[in-house]
Amino acid sequence: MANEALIVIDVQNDFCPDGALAVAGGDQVVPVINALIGRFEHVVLTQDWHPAGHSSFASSHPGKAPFETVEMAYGTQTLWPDHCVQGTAGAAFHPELEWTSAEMIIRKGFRKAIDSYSAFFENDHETPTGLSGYLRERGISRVTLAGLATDFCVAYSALDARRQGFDATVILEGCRAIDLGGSLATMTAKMKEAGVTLS
Ligand code: VGL
Ligand code: ZN
Repeated sequence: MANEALIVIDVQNDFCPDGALAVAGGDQVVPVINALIGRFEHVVLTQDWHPAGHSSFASSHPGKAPFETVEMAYGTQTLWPDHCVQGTAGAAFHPELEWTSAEMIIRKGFRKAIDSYSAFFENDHETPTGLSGYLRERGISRVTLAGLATDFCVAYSALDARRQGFDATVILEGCRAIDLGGSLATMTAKMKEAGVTLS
């Protein structure tokens, strides 16, 4: 349908097995998403794209370990292993992802001082990536999301999609979660409350 877009979130090597921030079963989303890509007229991809020394990396905070948190000006930030560094193999899309028909690639997390889970806004929930305007100008009102990770970048993107007035469906079979401290249950509840269709 002309008014719908598939948004494929962060299907990158670093989120797949053997990657720097491997999500369990992350590579299993690839065949599911390839089938979805074949069914959508409009496909957008996101790519986590951090400069070396990014503030979301535990290695940038002396004494901090991955998966601990730190208080940033914009709120609490989870710290991660170094991942998806711009131009590295880990930041590339999974080699079997059939992404060539994608019309737009949104890169996010490229500002050193702020992380960006959502495809729409950085983690201050204010700085836009431009995706809302892009979709609106193209007459797209419904988005379907899949990718990595369910409870971080997929969930934040789906919540912001609703906040921006788009209908939003998450295809769970095409997602895998990090599940840190109950984050999967928390974010699933938030998505339901926001009117995201979980399918
Ligand atoms: C993601 C943690 C850090 C994600 C990205 O794609 O869900 N998670 N950067
Ligand atoms: Zn990241």
